[in-house]
Amino acid sequence: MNTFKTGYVSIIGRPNVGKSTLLNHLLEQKISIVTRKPQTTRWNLQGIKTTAIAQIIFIDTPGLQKQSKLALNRHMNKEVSNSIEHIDIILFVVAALKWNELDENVIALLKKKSPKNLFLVINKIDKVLHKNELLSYIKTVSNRFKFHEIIPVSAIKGTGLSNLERLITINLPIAPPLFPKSQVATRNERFFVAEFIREQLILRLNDELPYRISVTIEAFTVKRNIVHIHACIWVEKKGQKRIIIGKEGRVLKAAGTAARQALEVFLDKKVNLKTWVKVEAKWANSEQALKKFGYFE
Ligand SMILES: Nc1nc2c(ncn2[C@@H]2O[C@H](COP(=O)(O)OP(=O)(O)OP(=O)(O)O)[C@@H](O)[C@H]2O)c(=O)[nH]1
Ligand SMILES: [Mg+2]
Repeated sequence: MNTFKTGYVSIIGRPNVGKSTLLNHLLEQKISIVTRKPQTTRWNLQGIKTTAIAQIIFIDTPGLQKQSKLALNRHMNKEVSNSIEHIDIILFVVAALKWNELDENVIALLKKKSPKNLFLVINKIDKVLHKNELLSYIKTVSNRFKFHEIIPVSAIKGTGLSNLERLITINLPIAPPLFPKSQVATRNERFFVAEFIREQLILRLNDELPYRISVTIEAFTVKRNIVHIHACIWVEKKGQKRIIIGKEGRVLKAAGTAARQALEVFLDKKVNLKTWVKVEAKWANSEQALKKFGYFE
């Protein structure tokens, strides 16, 4: 009898708890961008892990935020609720010893959907100094919802991840794989190029600016084993454009170089990257601009 298991596993939680880090470490490959800033992830992203006994299709999602009037934020929250539909297991990620109203928001969303396979993943346990604190935290949060499993992990250190994968596999339905064994993601290369550039910009910019940037890929061609990429970085104001370019072009140059190096590893090819910074007024609050930038598929 064939007992191979296949299913969808959604990773949800408030911003900055380590959802994307968890996905990357479960896959043992970086496909989702990670920064210390909240609201880094803007789109649902599927990452596929195939083992000898199962195929797990993970969905990384944007951090669930407060209700917002901004079209971009509404889109991000919509991505989270979409990711809960037709799913086999939900991983609700929280940061160890922390619980705030944004975690409560997630609970409120879950209550509406009443999922049966809900795992509470307590991340960042490497930051917990006393085991007793973790135990009393687990006791408190376990009352917040009926969790099927509660699993403490450190995504960064890899602690608890094989246990998490084991428990996921146990709870998946028996079904044949949906993707070839070697496939790790479902997005095209352009998507990752834009995301890796955005990541390098976020890492170099403070304050509100990371939330006012979007990246589009205008050209992507391969000639003699070199990938030629033209990317546009969109901001909302001229002043923001100046900051991104930096004194004598330093900020943009450094971000471009770092993104190119990461892309050469990811694409396993030499990359020639050209970037332009353009202004599109109030794009983050314009459904039309969001469409143009590819936020709706
Ligand atoms: N100490 C520690 N830090 C972690 C761990 N996992 C993630 N982080 C850090 O937490 C920050 C946020 O990580 P992300 O993976 O981007 O978090 P996220 O939940 O995807 O954030 P959004 O996409 O903004 O919702 C980064 O600085 C990570 O390095 C962990 O296990 N331990
Ligand atoms: Mg993320």
